This record gives sequence, structure tokens and C-alpha cells, in this order.
Amino acid sequence: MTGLDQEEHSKTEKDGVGGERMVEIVKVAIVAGSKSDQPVVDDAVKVLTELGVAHEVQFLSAHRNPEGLRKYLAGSRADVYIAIAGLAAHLPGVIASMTVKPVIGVPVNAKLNGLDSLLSIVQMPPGVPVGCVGIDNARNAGILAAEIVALQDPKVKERLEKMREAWR
Ligand code: C2R
Repeated sequence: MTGLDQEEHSKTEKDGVGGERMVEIVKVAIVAGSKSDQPVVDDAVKVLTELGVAHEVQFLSAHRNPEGLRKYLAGSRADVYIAIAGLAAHLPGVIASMTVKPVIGVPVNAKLNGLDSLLSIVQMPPGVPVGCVGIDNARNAGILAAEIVALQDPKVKERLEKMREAWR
């Protein structure tokens, strides 16, 4: 996380040896299937930074490293997941299978103009939903994630309202 008010996004917790340490409260976790998705990831990071939403980025593939993904999710305390993937994009669905927190999928245009990825994400079977934004539209995913965070965070709500006002 960069450029954010540290106090707003940190809390103290016991360090286990009699003291306390500051820990960051990550609200949104961005998980991408490959480093090749970095330009799309950057758009989500940019808007979450603009909106002052604490976030982190992980590159973890459900296909290539399912155990690593499972371990990461088991230790994650994020409220919302943005899952970015191209081709047969199972990553958002696999994350949704492991959490009841909201998952927003971002299809990436790697091949077939991103249609393969769009359909993989949007056609989840009943009972395990994944929200889906437009192809390569990680900025919208970031805004939507911030809107979910804003349900509990008046400062983020205010920043979202200001962002909307600026377009009018
Ligand atoms: P490479 O460039 O690493 O070959 O990846 C990635 O998100 C990327 O867009 C090519 C594309 O494969 C995607 N990928 C997935 C998954 N893991 C990687 N769709 C997954 O687990 O769903």
C-alpha cells in the first residue's frame, strides 16, 4: 500500500514478547494469476490508492499453485477480493469457492480478445457467485471494491462521492 494515511490503515496488536506492533489492515486483496497481468493490476492499485483503501497485491495462480492460493486465503483478513486473470480464468471462481467474502473478477485480454476469460468468470455455477467487470477494466473493480468497503467506512464513502462529483 502506498500514499495512504498510515494511522487510518493500521492497528496495534500484541507482538507475543510483551510488546505491541503496528499491523496494516488490508481491506482489499488483489490476486492476479500471473505477473504478465501487471498492467491490469496497476489500474486497480491506482484507484484504490486514490480512494485511500488499504490493499495488497498477490500473484498466485489457481492452476499453477493451488496450495499456495489456499494458504494465502486462509491467512487473509481482507474484506473483498479482486481476482485478475486471463485465458481459462478459474482464479476468481476458485477464490470464491474458498471464502464467503465478495469476489470481483477482472477478465484479462490475453487471447480471443478476452472473451475466453470473460465467460470463464461470468458463468459461475449457481451458489458460488463472482462479480465480473469489463475486460481489462480493473479500475471499475477497484471502485466497486471501494464501494463495498465504504458500507462500513465513511471516509471512503466521502472520497467516492468526491470522485463522482469531479465528473459532473
Ligand atoms: P502467463 O503469462 O504467466 O503464461 O499467464 C494469467 O492470469 C494470465 O493472464 C497467462 C495468463 O494465464 C492466466 N492464469 C489464469 C490462472 N492462472 C494463470 N487464468 C488461473 O488459475 O485461473
